[in-house]
Amino acid sequence: MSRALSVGPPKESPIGTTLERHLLDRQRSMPDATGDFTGLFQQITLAAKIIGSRVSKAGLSGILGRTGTTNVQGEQVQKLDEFANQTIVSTVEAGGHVCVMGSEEVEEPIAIPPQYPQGKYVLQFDPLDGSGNIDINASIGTIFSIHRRVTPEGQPGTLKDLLQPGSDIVAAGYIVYGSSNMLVYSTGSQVDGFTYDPGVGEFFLSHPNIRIPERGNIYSINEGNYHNWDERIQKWVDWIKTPTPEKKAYRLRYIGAMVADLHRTLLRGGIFVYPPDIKNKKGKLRLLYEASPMAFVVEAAGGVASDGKSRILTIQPKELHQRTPVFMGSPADVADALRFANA
Ligand code: AHM
Ligand code: MG
Repeated sequence: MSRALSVGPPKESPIGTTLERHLLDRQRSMPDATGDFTGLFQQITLAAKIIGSRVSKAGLSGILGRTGTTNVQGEQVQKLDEFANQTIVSTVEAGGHVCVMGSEEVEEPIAIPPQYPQGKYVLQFDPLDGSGNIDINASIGTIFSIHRRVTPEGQPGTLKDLLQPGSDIVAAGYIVYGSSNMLVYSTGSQVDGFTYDPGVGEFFLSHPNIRIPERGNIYSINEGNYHNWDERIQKWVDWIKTPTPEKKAYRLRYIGAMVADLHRTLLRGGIFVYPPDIKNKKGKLRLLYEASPMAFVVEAAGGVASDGKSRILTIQPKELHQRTPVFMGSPADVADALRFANA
């Protein structure tokens, strides 16, 4: 005789929350949602999985493509950042959700081919940030932001759609390819982190509602540039690494990939800074592809993101590849740095 199975919803899901489930729950909570945002996000996630898979074989493809130009299948061995760029473009362009894209790797706006529908969103990204870390197996990442288009629907998007301030971002996030791969994103109200399970091929919610600590004990800056900085930045660094009666010396951590350095800053607290210097008078990092999306995430986690004077999210971009100084992290640590920077 067979025993009846107990029915009804399980009290707690035995599989955890997948990113897909998280996105669908969000969509259902918004009565006017059309599914466009969810669709676009699913394409970004697919691109992240493909890039993550290729990144994890980066050393191998170098060995397999001994000549540096072809691999064993006779295919061209591409630079990984070029591959990442093309992966995002080709997973997103046919989806009908975006009308134009912008990439750190591409000088001009990326149009949606005319055979595909022109969607209502605008996608901007740095396909592989910190790509200098590829050859040494250190962390790298992808950064993205999504805006609503500001030009009339149905038409191809234009530069105007791309030159929007961070305060108008609908969602932004990053994928860090590290000891495990993680996708972290926000739509403004909170920040959630998902860890990739390569056996399943899915991201699972592992870090719900990330909140940055009010103060940390780590500073992150390329101190090799010390002699190229304004003396106010030098004074701040001298202060932060020196113990005083009020504080211990801060520890220095610098991975050299903004995604990885800010991911640590979000989870542990502290500050990440890329100031102007003699070589990079306006800073090094790009406003649209790096600073704005990361500022959106940092602020949604309770942190502060400044260019030294104002909130990064309020900067009105004037050109696609505009650069900006960056001071981001725990509120108390950024306040200290800005006090020195503006003395
Ligand atoms: P990339 O987008 O060309 O990889 O450059 C951006 C990277 C950031 O991830 C990182 O914070 C910074 O450049 C490191 O620069 P530096 O080597 O000057 O410290
Ligand atoms: Mg970059």
